[in-house]
Amino acid sequence: MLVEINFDGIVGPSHNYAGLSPGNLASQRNRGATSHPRAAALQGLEKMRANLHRGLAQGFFLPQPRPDTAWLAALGCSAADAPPALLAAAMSASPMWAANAATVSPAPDCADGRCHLTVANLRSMAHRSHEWPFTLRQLELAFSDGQTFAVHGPVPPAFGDEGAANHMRLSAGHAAPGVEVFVYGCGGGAFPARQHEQASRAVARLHRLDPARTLFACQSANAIAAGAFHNDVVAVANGHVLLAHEQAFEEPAALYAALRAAVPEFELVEVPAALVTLEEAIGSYLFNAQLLSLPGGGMTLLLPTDAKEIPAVVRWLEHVAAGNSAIREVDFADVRESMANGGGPACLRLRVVADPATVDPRFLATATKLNRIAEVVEARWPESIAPAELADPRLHARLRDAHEALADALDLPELCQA
Ligand code: SUG
Repeated sequence: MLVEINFDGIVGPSHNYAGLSPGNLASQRNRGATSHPRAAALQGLEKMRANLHRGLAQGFFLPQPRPDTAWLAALGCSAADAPPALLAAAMSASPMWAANAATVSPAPDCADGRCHLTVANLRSMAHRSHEWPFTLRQLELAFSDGQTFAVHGPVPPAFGDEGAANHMRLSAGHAAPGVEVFVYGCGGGAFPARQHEQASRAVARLHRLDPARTLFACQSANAIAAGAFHNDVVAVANGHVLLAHEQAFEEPAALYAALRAAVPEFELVEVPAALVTLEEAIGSYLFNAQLLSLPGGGMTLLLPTDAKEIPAVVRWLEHVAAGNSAIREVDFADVRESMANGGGPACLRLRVVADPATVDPRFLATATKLNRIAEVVEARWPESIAPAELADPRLHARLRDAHEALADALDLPELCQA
């Protein structure tokens, strides 16, 4: 039975606000603030728990060992003598944003009938460019059944790839063949366009997608310039529904027409700029929501609690819940620590359509396992990290310890640092 499994990145113990992502307004605004890794990880676990309660399949990925000493060694330094900018990049907990881990094409879309995953190279930001080797190790473990899955290495770094954050799939239902939409950046004014068209096209070829059911769309340069560093900050798709801001795409009419032609059930829920401006959309993360098909039918839009703070967004949410779209209810998750670095509910998860029985069960969540993870977090994750502490060797030792304790608790010795 193919179902959607949301794999959330567990927030790592080194979660901090180093301001490493130009073009990501929250990351820049909070540069130098004190972070709260323990609260951040517990918030993420709570979101997973709520999705389990909704009757949805839930998985997780482990945080990565930090500081990334192998990466620092390749740069000719160590955690003890690295220049501050390199050390901050080596300390980042950015793998929590699992939407950037990989692009996933479910089996019904791929010519060989396997589910394909390509790990993202994340080459546009130094602090994310060294995530992929460890991510690849996890993907190869979690999806090791070669009859069912094909896991690919990253596309060459000449072309930036940011994974599922710039990829959408529309279909009559998760298990039905879908139309895959790859959104790439053409320009973004002062800010980088992080997804390269050639990376998207390479992933589509590697996944053996049917060209007639694969669309490529340019993200609007205005959206990137306004702070939508990934497409999932201005659009989200689930099943037959696309929820998008009016200014998300460079040529929206052509994209919508192609989707109407390819997916008979296609439903567009477009938010006009006259009701919610791009700035309000990006400030609230209205679109960085999880749009979830509920087991009993209908969809829930799971938003960050921060969205309640913007009146235009609250008005629009009242309007959609009262209307007759497939979005039947709106709910909220408190992921404030992640939001302060520009990561909402949708950034924290990677969607994989698969039969849970084909996934390594060590990566699948149950209520008991989430409690076990919470115990490790409570006992080992630092309560707070101030920027000045990033170079403290005692913090480095504590992070190693925390990582090992979690890998132990989840019976994943393969993911221990040594
Ligand atoms: O790549 N933030 C991440 C946020 C990623 C959000 N993901 C999606 N939209 N899918 C990024 O910009 C901030 C790190 C710092 O500043 O310390 C950061 O990497």
